[in-house]
Amino acid sequence: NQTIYLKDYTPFGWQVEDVHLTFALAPEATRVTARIHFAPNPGAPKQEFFLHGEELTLIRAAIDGQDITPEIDANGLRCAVPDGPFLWECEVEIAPIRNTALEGLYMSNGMYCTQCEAEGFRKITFYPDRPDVMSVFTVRVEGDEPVKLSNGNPTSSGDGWAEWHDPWPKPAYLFALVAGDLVAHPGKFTTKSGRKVALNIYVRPGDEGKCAFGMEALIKSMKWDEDVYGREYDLDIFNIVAVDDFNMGAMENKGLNIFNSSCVLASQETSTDDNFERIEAIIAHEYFHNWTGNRITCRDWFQLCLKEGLTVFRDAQFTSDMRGPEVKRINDVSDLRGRQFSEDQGPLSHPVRPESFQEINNFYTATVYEKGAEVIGMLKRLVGDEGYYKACELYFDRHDGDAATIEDWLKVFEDATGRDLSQFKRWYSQSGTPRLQVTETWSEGTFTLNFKQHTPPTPGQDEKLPQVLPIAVGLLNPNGDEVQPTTVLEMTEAKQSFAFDGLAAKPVASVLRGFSAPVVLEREQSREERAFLIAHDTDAFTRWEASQEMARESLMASVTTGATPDTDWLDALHKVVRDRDLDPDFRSSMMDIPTQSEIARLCHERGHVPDPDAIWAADKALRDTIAKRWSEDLPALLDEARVTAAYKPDAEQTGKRALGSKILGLLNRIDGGAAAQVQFDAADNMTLQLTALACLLRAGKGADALARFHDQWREDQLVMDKWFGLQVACADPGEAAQVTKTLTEHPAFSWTNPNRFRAVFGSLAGHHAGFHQADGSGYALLTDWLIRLDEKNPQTTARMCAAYQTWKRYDSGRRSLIKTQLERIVAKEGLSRDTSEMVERILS
Ligand code: B3K
Ligand code: ZN
Repeated sequence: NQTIYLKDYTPFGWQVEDVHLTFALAPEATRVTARIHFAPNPGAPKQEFFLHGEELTLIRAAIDGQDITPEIDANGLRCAVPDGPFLWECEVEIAPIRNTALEGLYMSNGMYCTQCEAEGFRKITFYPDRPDVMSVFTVRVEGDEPVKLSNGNPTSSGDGWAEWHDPWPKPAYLFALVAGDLVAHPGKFTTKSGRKVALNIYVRPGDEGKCAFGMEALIKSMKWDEDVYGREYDLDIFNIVAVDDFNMGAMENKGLNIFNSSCVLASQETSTDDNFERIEAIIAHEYFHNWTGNRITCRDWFQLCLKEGLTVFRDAQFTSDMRGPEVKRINDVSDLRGRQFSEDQGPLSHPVRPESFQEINNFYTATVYEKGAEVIGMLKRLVGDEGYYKACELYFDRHDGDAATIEDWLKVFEDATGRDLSQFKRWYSQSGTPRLQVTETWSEGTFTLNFKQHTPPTPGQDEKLPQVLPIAVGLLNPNGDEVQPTTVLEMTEAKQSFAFDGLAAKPVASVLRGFSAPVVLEREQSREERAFLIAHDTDAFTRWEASQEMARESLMASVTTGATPDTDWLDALHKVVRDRDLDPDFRSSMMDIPTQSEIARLCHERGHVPDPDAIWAADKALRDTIAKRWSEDLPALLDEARVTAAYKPDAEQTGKRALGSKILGLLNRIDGGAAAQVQFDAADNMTLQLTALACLLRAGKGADALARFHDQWREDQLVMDKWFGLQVACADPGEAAQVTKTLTEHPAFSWTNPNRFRAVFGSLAGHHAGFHQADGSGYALLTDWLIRLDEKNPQTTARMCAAYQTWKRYDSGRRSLIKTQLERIVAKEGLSRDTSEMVERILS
């Protein structure tokens, strides 16, 4: 496998003036004819003419009308070309029906669709498949399918053909084509300057009833981007298509977004509140890419965070505005710790802007996306809201139409605000999670916070330099009043102190409000102070964090010394949960219990070897204790969380149901499933139905409900994914692998469908104690299937290999079991580039 380096970037030797493509569709033999005008790129060094191309059968190639015989290998094509501009003509044949990798042009349930990011276009025709080569595309689609779509605006159509023209120059990764028997759910939007835009969500016949929510989310996103960033849509039409077989969530192709059906189809009966919120966020995310990604794209794939970090940041802002900032921030931090911190503290750790890769698909990671978004959040905090939007304006003005870099992005901030960002830039190049230690001193009215930062070594980076850390803090008086509202301390040195004078009494500090920097905060703090912050902190995040800290300490004590749960914490938490002046959504978040894998990570951070069974037992003991201790209140709380109005997936109802689900989970531990059965029988929406089913399974009373659920939803693939996943998630640790294995024998298990594969094996990998059973049964089963899937779908296989990224934390028995499995994967003949890069990095 070849490694590609950021430092080797060279521009392509030609410009592509225009691209004309004709597709004569047929499942086994689609003909793709390309007519492309190339002209020498004056800014590029001299080079041989090379076009990417994979799995293409060349029928004919010609330059300026003369047939040629190019030299072709597994990666592409070389040939001699004239010195000046020339016309390239090329006809290839491809077989979409046999494309199981789901990259390039493929088929899903009889419909044609494409996925070209990052490097799928080279499986469609020979082309300079790199993001800095941008061109205007005209596309003709020929076939019997009633609906035929591509990027841009429709120009003309007739019997068996349709033509599209996209006036905006774009890189090939944003190309899309769809053809099939589809129905449109229409909508419309008028932009602020008066452009009338036709909107459509295309789905398979039968799914029309699940489009309304997505359409509303799209319209809200279009409006929000105008209001907040001044960004307007730029075509007459915007199409979304739902596809059942898709490697990831969705794709921002210009004017033709393609979505995994799980990320767009929604209904009260079939989708949970979490699904609704996620769908709203993904629709917004893909739409926002129209400016941050499409109008301004990336020079090369090392700059991926330029579009992804920024667009994640923008969709998080959108969700905050739609649903409230507090709980959104709490959820994002949980997610960051769950996925990004594990990645950044193990063998797969890499900078937000990586410096090398073998397979770019392996770098669509939590680090590039979520840490990338955290970096933008820090930048915004440092320059302030005004500076931030001023810099963004400048970015859009200066770089519209460009394939840009992180340097370009930081420069607009420097130019707009006058700030020097050279040290800040380390966030893009230095990998690993910084540890931030804080101690405090108090003397004669002066309170001082003393910070030390240090980032442990990560692969390829032994020495780390200090980062710029915006640390948001507030101070509370012993009576609970805030004496110092949130202020941002800017730490730039390895060690730095910040003093607050003129205080009448020693305050309690609330540190890292809003999780203002993605660090591990190390702070010795008394339980009294933490309980005080749970009761009084004015910042929702640090208030939640104080409870998380107490939860983590309690669980760690159980795991390492067998201690019983900390009842001081439970009592402090109880007060918040019972406080009806607080939002149900926030009360529900306050009840979050750190996940078992988070406790495993914490054990590792503190030099203990995590014992999955002990962690499982500590988690169970904690939940049982809470249930008993709060038992008298649970029925009333459940009642309070009941929604009587007609179902709406809005923040208010969602918050209530979230609280209700947490309460039901506790009640379930003392009533043996009675309340869950009542809820299951009466449920008129998927949130209530699914939580009740989970409780019944956990109470060992799920057989009947599971069968009823199956009979009710057997025709709905997205709901059946939940049916599959939940059984694994709710299995006892000793049974998780067996339950998984049995499910793979179910007639509805389709391993080539990524959603179904992930539903089953993602749940197994996410079941900490179940996956890490000491007999290695979870490892062996997952590995068998990864080896099998790699032949069909390398991208999804490679992604699932990340289940093993934490392997070095565990005891020697588990380590050697996992190592054996990883070596089995590597030994597989013909292993994909995707999977071999991942496994080799994990093993290193
Ligand atoms: N840009 C796509 C992701 C493509 C992943 C390719 N392996 C979706 C998104 O981030 O919006
Ligand atoms: Zn994105």
